[in-house]
Amino acid sequence: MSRPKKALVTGITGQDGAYLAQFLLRKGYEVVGLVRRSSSPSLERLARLGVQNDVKLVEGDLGDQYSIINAVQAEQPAEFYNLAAQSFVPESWKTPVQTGEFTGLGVTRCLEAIRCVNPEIRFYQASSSEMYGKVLEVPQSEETPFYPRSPYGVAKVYGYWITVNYRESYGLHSSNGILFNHESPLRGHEFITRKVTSAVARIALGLQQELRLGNLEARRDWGFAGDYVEAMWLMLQQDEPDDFVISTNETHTVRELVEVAFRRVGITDWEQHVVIDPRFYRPAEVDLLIGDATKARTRLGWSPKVDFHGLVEMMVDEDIAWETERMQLAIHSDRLAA
Ligand code: NAP
Ligand code: G4F
Repeated sequence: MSRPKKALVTGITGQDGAYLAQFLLRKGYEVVGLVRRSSSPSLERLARLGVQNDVKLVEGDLGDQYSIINAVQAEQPAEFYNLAAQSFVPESWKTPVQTGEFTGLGVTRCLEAIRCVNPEIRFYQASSSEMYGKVLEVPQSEETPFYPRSPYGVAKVYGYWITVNYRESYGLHSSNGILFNHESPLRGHEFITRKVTSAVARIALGLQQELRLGNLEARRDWGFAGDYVEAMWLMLQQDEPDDFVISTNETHTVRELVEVAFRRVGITDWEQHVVIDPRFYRPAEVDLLIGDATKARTRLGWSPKVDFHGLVEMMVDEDIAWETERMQLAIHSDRLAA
């Protein structure tokens, strides 16, 4: 019997890492996650998908070259998915150097580890639609030039080109997925979709009164993370490495997102709950993103299954269930204490 394929995943504790781990395990892979040292690593997302005990964790940090080489040397994976990054755009203005270090240079460290240990290992880089920034074309495809608008976007452009460069310089099977925004019930609470859906759930349950937001007119192409991890895997199954846009080909404003989320809980006068707060405006905004994923559809056979409304409703429903469970636990422990 042949051994299962092994994949090394950086960023396994994040949203995409959890969905990718679940996806690869279902395909029969051995999954190894690279996690940075912490006094209490957060395995909450892996636990919510029920795969916490099915992945092996090894210590490593995108800031440390030797730790990545050691992980690759010890594990000898067939595939390497680099999902780790400082991924929150506003944070990148506060920590531009650290963002460049992890989100940008970290990619070179992964590629160097592969080049030194085993150039046959296939590599996926988590590139981003933030690279299009002040968009030079609508919709954005693999041919659209980049114009990043944040230190995060600039770091991702570096990561994109170093992935192309190692492919061209050393013949590595290294591919970029240019992923547009993708969300899920596991999304971090600081990102707009989860911030909105968790606040809507709390407002519906009487736990919160207001929701403070920034720019309601920004447009994004929002898909479901569970759909997008399949595209990552498909890219590494191709004979030749390449770069692919992954998107839904639809765009919606933040305002629409807010409306759909409140409507799900029966609130139509949502303006009563929303306060515009200048703290959430950005020094430079990405006004409009909409992807053209024709190449992924025709060459990878990939297409998204969950649409915008389905995504927002799924997230609101899970946040209602989550908050209800937390309330019941609090009541239960109050009773025990009484
Ligand atoms: P996320 O939830 O923020 O997860 C980021 C992951 O990176 C976490 O596991 C984090 O670990 C890890 N990490 C950060 N710095 C690290 C370091 N120095 N060494 C090792 N690990 C480190 O992000 P996501 O939404 O899953 O996104 C995954 C990747 O796709 C990121 O590269 C992101 O930039 C990119 N991307 C995301 C989207 C999107 O819409 N979600 C779109 C395009 C591209 P800790 O748990 O230790 O913090
Ligand atoms: O949810 P966001 O913070 O995501 P953003 O900046 O588009 O970045 C995400 O998607 C990228 C792909 O394009 C990834 F590469 C990146 O790692 C990350 O996952 O903000 C979306 C939009 C912005 O235009 C922002 O100005 O929502 C607007 N917004 C309005 N009020 C807000 C808020 N964003 C946040 N986070 N919080 C607000 O209160």
